[in-house]
Amino acid sequence: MTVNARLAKTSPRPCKHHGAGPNVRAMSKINAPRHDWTLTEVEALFDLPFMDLVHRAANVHRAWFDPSEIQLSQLLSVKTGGCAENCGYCSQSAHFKTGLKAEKLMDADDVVAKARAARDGGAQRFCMGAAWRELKDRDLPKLANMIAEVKALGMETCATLGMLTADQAKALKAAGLDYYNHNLDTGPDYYKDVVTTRTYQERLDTLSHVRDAGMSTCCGGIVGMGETRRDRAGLLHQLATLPAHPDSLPINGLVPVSGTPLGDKVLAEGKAIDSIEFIRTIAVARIVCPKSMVRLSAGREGMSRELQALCFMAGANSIFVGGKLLTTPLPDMDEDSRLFQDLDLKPMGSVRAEFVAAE
Ligand code: SAM
Ligand code: DTB
Ligand code: SF4
Repeated sequence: MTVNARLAKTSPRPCKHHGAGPNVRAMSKINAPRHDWTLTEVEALFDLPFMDLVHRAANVHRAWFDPSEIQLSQLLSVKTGGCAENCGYCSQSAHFKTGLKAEKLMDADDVVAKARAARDGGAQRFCMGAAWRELKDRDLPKLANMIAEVKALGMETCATLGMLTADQAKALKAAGLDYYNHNLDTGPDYYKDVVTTRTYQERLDTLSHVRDAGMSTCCGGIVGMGETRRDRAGLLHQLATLPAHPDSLPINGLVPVSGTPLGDKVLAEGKAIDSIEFIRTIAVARIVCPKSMVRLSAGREGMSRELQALCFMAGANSIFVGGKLLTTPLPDMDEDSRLFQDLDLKPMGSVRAEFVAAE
């Protein structure tokens, strides 16, 4: 049985309260998107009593989404390792000895075969990741072809290829790219402790090119890198005050990779982020960016079922599935399937049947 069939089989009865689209009655002023959040306000959300924070986030979630629906995306590393950047968490940076073998850009046919399998397994969106500091014009035609072919499978397309120029963003959009992932990673004050080969402003510039080209943005960050609560609030404050809130907002729990400076620190100190603080981060993300798809992204592999359930309760409504992120593992499909069944969750939308039937 495919993942889709397995997960769909676990679907609960249709939700009485959220049959078609957002719950308009609940869309009070308090739940409306705002772009004028102050850092102090975001910090105050983090400081709310836990039960009040999660309750408020769950209300915002229900105002805009069916809380029983979770979006499923699948990732593929189309160009692995050997990256020129020094992001202190990353297995793929050429600056660190992580034991990862660098590979060339994959051929489009191989990528499309993986995308088809992901679609048939239930993923709605296919995200292609490359370990590049920035996209080079010489690679653009191959990527454009890859994106167009994945799009033709009826999937939403997403890519994360490093920094883009305005013209490159337009070319990717023209090829059929729906989403571009480019993370701010952390708050502006902690950023210098994470990466020094690319500035915060350069990240904001790429996001601006993506928006101007008419693509949807996927932008979030990582928690558990040794940052403070103020840094986490700083990241969410940046995201909430962008000209447009990210359409997808990934919250990654650091996957500590041996050989990376930040991974090694966490491994040596045994100090992963506190799970209650992780849930708080999801809840605040949901409140400050009410209409974004908040993705419980990297780090799910090490999380208990209960922790994941609380993240969904606090407003996360998107995950990566398929057993692997880019270079690190995810829970296997059977585990996710059982989780969906036990939590009465169902996959959001699904790839249109005619695409599958036509093949
Ligand atoms: N090279 C491109 C870039 O950095 O924009 C795209 C790929 S990069 C791997 C995508 C994102 O994955 C990073 O911005 C970071 O937020 C996240 N990431 C990478 N390694 C991670 C790790 N060990 N744990 C958690 N998140 C990670
Ligand atoms: C994002 O924010 N998380 C995904 C996706 N965007 C590209 C990547 C997570 C990578 C985790 C580490 C790895 O597997 O290499
Ligand atoms: Fe390169 Fe992206 Fe990893 Fe940074 S996060 S080292 S840019 S692959």
